Order: sequence, then structure tokens, then C-alpha cells
Amino acid sequence: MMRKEISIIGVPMDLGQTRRGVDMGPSAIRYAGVSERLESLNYVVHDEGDIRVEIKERAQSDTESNLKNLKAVADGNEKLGQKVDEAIRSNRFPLVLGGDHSIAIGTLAGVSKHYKNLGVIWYDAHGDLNTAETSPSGNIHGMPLAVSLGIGHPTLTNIGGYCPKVKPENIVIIGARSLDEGERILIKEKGIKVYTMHEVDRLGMTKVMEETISYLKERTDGVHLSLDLDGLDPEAAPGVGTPVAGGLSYRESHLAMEMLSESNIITSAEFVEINPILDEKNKTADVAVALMSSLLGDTLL
Ligand code: 6HN
Ligand code: MN
Ligand code: MN
Ligand code: MN
Repeated sequence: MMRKEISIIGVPMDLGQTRRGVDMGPSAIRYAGVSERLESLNYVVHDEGDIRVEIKERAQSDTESNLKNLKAVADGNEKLGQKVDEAIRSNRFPLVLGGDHSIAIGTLAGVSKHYKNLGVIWYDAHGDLNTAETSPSGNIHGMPLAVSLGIGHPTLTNIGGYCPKVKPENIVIIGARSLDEGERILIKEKGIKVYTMHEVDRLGMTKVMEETISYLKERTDGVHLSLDLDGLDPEAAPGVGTPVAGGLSYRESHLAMEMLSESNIITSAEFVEINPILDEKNKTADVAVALMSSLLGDTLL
């Protein structure tokens, strides 16, 4: 059930990867007019400001076993989890603005304690299913979905004081086109449902979303949308740190959001990986706000 009040929570996190600028994502999304857009859809919008995240210069040496900035990433996510938890307790829809994708660890820590069977839609070019052992980069933004399954360093998997946050059969990945070897193995092993770009091409976005919605409706009591802007094609969303060619179009993404809105299954959302330094005139933040507004019921676009 869609809530009438929204809590916007900004997370200026850039410690889960190595490019500068993604910490400015929340500002760029605010500048693109997120509050005004959602207010025009008759929501009461509470902008809670930003979570305090350690700056890169101070976190720098904090690396443990192929996990860059482990402590600082964990700290930020612990705080985020509490904020998201409070929002839901106040009966508000949590809308989290990233920041790199490592923040899904905190968002899910806050959301999942409110559901027995949380569903997750992972809209992304990547699987984000790496561990310290399988990661080619040591970047924690490539690991949050594994962490939420309870797979990874305990400092991350125990955030929020419980583990795991999601069951593998409650996850649907959409838009994947760059999966590392270890991620492929985990997907097979756990039976995670994935619509790669191949499947989107074959079936079309309408069918992909129909299937996703009925699959999740059957087995979950709430669904979190974790939307990485690099799920979109770099032409539609150039302001991202790890672009991959051949992605989802603006129209496909827009349709996906409209179908989710109609289905009424989404209970929380986050929009991540927007990097204003790499962007073209705030285009990616503008796209993010358009998608949020469709997700939350705008039928004009
Ligand atoms: N993201 N699979 C690569 C890695 O370093 O683990 C890329 C991860 C990208 C993560 O875009 O959220
Ligand atoms: Mn991601
Ligand atoms: Mn990605
Ligand atoms: Mn439309």
C-alpha cells in the first residue's frame, strides 16, 4: 500500500567505489526538483536532509581484506538503517537518494525488519552480488545484494543487528549485462530470478514487469525498489560511475515505473549511483526524478 507521506533521506556516500562525485547525488536530485514534483502529486514530503558520511580523505586507510573503507561504509549504513526504520514507523514511504549502491545495505537493514517476506527489485546493469573473495575491485558498491542475503563480511551482514535481510527467492534483478564470474555462480546456486538485457530484448519490458509483479505479489508482503541509474543506457543516464553500453531505455524504464505504480506493490525505494561530475547538465538526476514521479503515480509522462 502506497503511503501518503514520504520521507526523503539523502546519503552522500562515495566510499563504496573509487570515483569522485557520487556523494553529490542527493544535491543533484534535490536541484532537479524532487520535493516539488512529489508535492504536485499530493504527497506530504518530509525532506530529512542527509545522513552524515565520513569524507573520503579521512576514511582512506580503512581497508580490510579487499573491502575498501569498510568501517566508514558500515557506519554510514548503520545510521541510514535507523533513519529508514524511523520513517516506516512514522508511516512514511522511505525514498532514499544515493550515493553509491553500498547504501542499499543500510536501506534494507531499515526496511526489512518491517516485513516477514520482503521482496527486492534490483534494477541495475550489475548484480552487486560480489564478496571480498570474488570482487575484482574491492569496491563495496559491487556487494550490497550479497550482503543483504547474509553473504559477506559480518561487519556488513550484521548491520541493523540481524541477518539476513532478504531471501534469494524474493529477489528479481532487471537489466543485468555485466556479471562477474562469482556473481553468476551465486545466481545459479541461490536460484535468483534475473532478467538480463537479453530477456528484456526477447520478452519486452511489458512482459518482464507483468511477470515480475505477479511473481513478487505471490510471495512477498512488501517490495523494495533499488534502482541503480546505470541500469539505464548511458545515453539516457550518462552521469554514473560504472556505465555499461546496451542498457534500458528511458521509455522502458518509465514504463516499468508506471507498471509498478499501478501494481501498488512498492513499499520503499532508492535511486543510486548518480554522479553529477560525470553528468551532462544534470540529465541523470532529471531522469531519476522523472522515474520517481512515475513510480509514485504521475500518469502524465
Ligand atoms: N554498482 N561488478 C563490479 C565490481 O566492482 O564488483 C562493478 C560493480 C558496480 C556496482 O554499479 O552499483
Ligand atoms: Mn548497483
Ligand atoms: Mn550498477
Ligand atoms: Mn506514460
